[in-house]
Amino acid sequence: MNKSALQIARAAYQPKMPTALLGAVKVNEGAATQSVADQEDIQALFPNTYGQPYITFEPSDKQEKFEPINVGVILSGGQAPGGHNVIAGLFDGIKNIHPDSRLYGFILGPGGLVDHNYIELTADIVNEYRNTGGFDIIGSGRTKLEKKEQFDKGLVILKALDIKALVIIGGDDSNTNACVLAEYYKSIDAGVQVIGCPKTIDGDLKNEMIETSFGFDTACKVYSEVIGNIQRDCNSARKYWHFIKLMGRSASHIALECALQVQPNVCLISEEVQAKNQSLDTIVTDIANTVANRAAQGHNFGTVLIPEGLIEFIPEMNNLIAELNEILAAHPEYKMIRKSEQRNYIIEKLSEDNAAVFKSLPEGVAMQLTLDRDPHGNVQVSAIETEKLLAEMVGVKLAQWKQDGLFVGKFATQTHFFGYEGRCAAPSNYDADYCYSLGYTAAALIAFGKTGYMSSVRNTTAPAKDWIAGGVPITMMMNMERRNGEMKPVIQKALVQLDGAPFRRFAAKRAAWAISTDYIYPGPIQYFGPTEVCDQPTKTLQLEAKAKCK
Ligand code: FBP
Repeated sequence: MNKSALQIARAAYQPKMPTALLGAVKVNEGAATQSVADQEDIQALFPNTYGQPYITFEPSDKQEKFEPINVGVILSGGQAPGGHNVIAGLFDGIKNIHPDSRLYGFILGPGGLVDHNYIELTADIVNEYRNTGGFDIIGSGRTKLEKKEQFDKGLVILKALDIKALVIIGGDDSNTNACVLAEYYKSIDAGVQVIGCPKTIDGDLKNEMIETSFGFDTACKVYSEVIGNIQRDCNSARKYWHFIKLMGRSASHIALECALQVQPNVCLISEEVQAKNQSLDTIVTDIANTVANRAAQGHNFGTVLIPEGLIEFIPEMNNLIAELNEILAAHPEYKMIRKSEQRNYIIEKLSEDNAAVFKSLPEGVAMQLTLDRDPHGNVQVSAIETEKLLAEMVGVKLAQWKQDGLFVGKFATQTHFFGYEGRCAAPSNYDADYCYSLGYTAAALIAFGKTGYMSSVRNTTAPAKDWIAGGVPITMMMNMERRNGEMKPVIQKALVQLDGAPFRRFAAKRAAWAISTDYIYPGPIQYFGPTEVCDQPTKTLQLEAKAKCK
């Protein structure tokens, strides 16, 4: 494999680990747990895995003897920096359990398990991928593991390879599937444990026990670097407003973290838009006001950060999307209809109010709302060009204000979407360390016979030696939600909390950032150098940790 100088130097990096995992460990069990909501429904659906205790690993003076164990691993869903280190930590962890343990990787996501497509991950292969970005060691995919036939087909290959435990590295939906699979294998006494690992750049898989999902740190640092570069360009040429959409699905964690890192003129937070019941016109008017206020000072430039899921949080758009979801689920023939007739077909099926909203949107954006849902029933918000929609609508409003003598400046725009360029970056030191520990912890959960757990590493704003490793029962994070027209048990998405410390910090500063040019230019991720440059966790995590200590 050809390698860059950085890749070669980075391969030698030894991830830092919690002291508790370095030698012999014992399990410390907490009290029985409950799901976050809908307890009766979740308990009924998961009779074998519901209510298990939260656990932590602690150093032990007695080294337990373990048999060799064969383990399977799946990378599921969107790429996130650090996935290879989860696999490296898992590999080293099971080899530490017993040197004859073996690791098998299923190719291209959960589909690899069902289709019996796998490779053995040997030391030579794993070593090639340590501390690298991407999921290319085995590839990833979005096949939804939900049917008994899939579970049974998967079990055939697990039995053939004598695999006793499966680790699913994924986001909320994939970990929901991991939980369903754990429950099923336990119910039929299949002898296969299932463990999840919290992955997603979106940062929306978090709770009391899971501080952050891996990849969020690196992705936000990459986007902040590029936004910082744009801000410097913007402040040099002084002629453009940049509308920048940022990945993150429904949650605005990425946009909020980037705002804290770069101090833009505007950052929209979808959760606030929903809480304040803001219409599209209110949002557009607010941005236009900021543009006009800066123009009054002679500043015809600026930056606007837009979370990619915004559209779903604008009440009139959310109602429209909810009805579209039902219509698309009930009318699979829609896809067969000629493109030129699709718009009218949808308008005829929509209620009067929603049809009016649909018709008011630029045609391109309206049709983007009807694109295929992903296998989990989510709208593919990354395909909806909200940055263009807003730039266009703000332009129309300002043109009107100009005619009415209310705006005297210039308004020229550039639009950007940052998402894919951050998902496979070489993991920051934080993600490299965190991921390795998550993988190593998953191996410990397997050794102690756990199933239906998610690997958990906490206290990560402290030095790595003090991190707390353990496991959280996945049922604890679940509630019932409507998906594809049916009520389903799913892990509750963690959205931005408007009373949380990161949002409060942003809200306290944004009025000043809107009018002045207070940009910060974070620069690229540094892998070697002083700890204050290389090892800082996200602002989100730091502010949350500080608030916890108060
Ligand atoms: P996961 O939830 O699977 O981690 O995906 C994250 C994400 O990058 C989202 O931010 C984005 O909306 C989506 O994946 C894009 O999906 P795809 O890679 O299928 O285009």
